[in-house]
Amino acid sequence: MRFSTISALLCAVGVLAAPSTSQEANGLTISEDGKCGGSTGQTCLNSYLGDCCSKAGTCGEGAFFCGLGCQKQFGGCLPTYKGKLVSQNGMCGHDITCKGSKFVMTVSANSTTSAPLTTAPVATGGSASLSTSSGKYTNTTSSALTTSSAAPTWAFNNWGGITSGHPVATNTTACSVKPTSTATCVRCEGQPGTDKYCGLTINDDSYAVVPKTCNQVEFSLDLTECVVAPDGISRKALCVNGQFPGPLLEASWGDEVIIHVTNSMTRNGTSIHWHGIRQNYTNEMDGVVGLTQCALAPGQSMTYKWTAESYGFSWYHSHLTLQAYEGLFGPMYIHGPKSAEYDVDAGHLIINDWSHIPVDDMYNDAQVAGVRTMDTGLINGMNINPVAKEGTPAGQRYTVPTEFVPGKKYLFQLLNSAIQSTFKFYIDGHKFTVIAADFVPIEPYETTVLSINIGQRYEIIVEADQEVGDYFLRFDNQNACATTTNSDDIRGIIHYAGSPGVTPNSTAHTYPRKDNGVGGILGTCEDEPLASLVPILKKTVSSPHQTVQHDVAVSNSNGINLYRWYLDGTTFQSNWGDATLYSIINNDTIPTYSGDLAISTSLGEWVYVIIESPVPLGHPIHLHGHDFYVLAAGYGNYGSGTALNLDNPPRRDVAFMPGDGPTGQGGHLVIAFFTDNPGVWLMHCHIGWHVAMGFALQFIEGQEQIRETVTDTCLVNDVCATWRPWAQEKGIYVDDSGV
Ligand SMILES: [Cu+2]
Repeated sequence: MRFSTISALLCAVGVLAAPSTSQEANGLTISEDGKCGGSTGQTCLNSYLGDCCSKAGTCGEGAFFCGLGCQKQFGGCLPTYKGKLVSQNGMCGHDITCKGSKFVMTVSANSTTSAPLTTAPVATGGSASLSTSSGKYTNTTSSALTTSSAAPTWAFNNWGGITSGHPVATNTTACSVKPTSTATCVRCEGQPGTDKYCGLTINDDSYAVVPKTCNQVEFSLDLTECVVAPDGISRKALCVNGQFPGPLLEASWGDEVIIHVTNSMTRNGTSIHWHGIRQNYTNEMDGVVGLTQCALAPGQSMTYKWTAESYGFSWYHSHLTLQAYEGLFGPMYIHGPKSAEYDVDAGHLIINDWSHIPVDDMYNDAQVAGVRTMDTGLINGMNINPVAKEGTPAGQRYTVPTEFVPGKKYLFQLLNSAIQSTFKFYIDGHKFTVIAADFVPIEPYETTVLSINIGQRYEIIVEADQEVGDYFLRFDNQNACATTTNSDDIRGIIHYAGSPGVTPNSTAHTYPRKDNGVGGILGTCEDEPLASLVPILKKTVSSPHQTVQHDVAVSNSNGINLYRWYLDGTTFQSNWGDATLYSIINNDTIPTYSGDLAISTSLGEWVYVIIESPVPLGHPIHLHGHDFYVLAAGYGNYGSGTALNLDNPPRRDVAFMPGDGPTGQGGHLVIAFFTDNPGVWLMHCHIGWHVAMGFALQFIEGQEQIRETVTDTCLVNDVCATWRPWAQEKGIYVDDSGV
């Protein structure tokens, strides 16, 4: 495949489970005719959502084909089905293959002359490797992972060039829980005032001081498999407290936030990450599987506890594979000062792209063939059905519950929680004022159309200054970087008080939109102009102590013919059963399976990170543990002539590395952060497919100090200790980056 097709390259993730020899496992019936799925509704074992198999009755064909995880469970479904054997027990892959698998087309000529998979991957806690020459799995060891108290050799030989085993960390140090203070918390003690924020304002440095509210807010989140129909078409999904998106978590600047997360899913490990929360000295609460915790096993609960040192709007989401994009996410709002006045908080507007089959089921094709076209976009989990047919429910547009009253000003919080899509937001006929970018209040600026990339948030104030009427608000998908069938019909509705209250016929704003020359609108994937994003709290950036440069590449020349993203030649790999923080706590070592994608930094230093790529595709880059400074971004390579803005540059936690498919331009992004937060912090592209395909790295910040910052090392150990035997029993195998 040539680079010209890469702009559409997408990927996903699979969870691979070892086949069982039983026809009954996990309460699911296995097909007897080699056709997983089918009219009797038999399902695969341990598939991502429980029934990844084709409704047409074959593994991997039709509109509801399997995810790759399932297919691999069934043995890779090699191209030997014609005239060859199909499994008697429905579990193709031991020594026979299933019919007509999609995977047939993807494993390449490497496998056509070889016998199919001979041994199931990781059946008993041994390791499995995908041979880079044959494209097939073989077991390499059978050393059993018995219990978490043993010292297992749990070698994860994932694809991506990892060839040797990695000894899993074991407990060599007794775990400990820091005693909690018994002193009574005195509200606003030693602080300049006694108001809601103890006299602290938008001009105070929230990285250095937070209101001592003595307030705790507590939530419980229950993660489940579910069926949702956000646009009238039902499909399997993952839900938080039975909702999609999950419930709003609200706190105020300075509060202690306590969230009890329960994994009630049956086949998935999980975690919850609190996007943008700095987790200052609370690294173990960052919720990144393989970095700050092991996967939380089904049936287990874990309590996250952190202080809301930042304020503004954000979201929480699973940080294990593609779960966030199946529905494991929700909004999070930390109240704090604003940089402009408003009358009414009109609530949030969450935009995400949406497909009528689970993204996990799109994994196979996305990974090998590029372009995925999503079906639509949802605003706060709602939209009308773009492919409504007779008898098909049509869904519903989101309507802002607050009616506009002329002369009043309305605050909105915006979030892009898409897997692949970049949007432009606007309200027909209206302009608005932007007052915050991510968790950073900015000098207010006015615009009519706002670019919002994945993971980014903006707070805006809209004045009701138009004729009383009904107006669309819109998130136009920018097809230049990722396509959506319904790209121009992702709309919500605003009614003015006294308006007819009907479906609007308002006119869309016009803005420059590239087309493809044959009538197709491509638009532009970009960030807001950097010059517009001026933080209220001014900070300057010093010369770097350390510069990290990463050339980003994508390749399928890895013997498996599946695309992976590479940073300087290495694709990222985490291990759900051996988190980096666990290794540091117990062995003071950093796992080596990430190759050179674990970068150590000392404390008290400025680190510059340069990310550049010739591939004409943009990437929203997110860093955990910090708001970073955006020093430069542009098309083409970074060079000595690239001007760096060190004087109060934009500060946020997601920034877009430009890239443009239509014009074939790659780009660069230069960010900086100050190492003041000991911990293990992920930096990654927030395109779901890309991070799953290895576009990630971890910073090990102040390694010597990390252990002493962890309040409860027993918690870290316990989560790993419960995950390992569960994963062993189920034969869970990570076949992508894991994050
Ligand atoms: Cu990317």
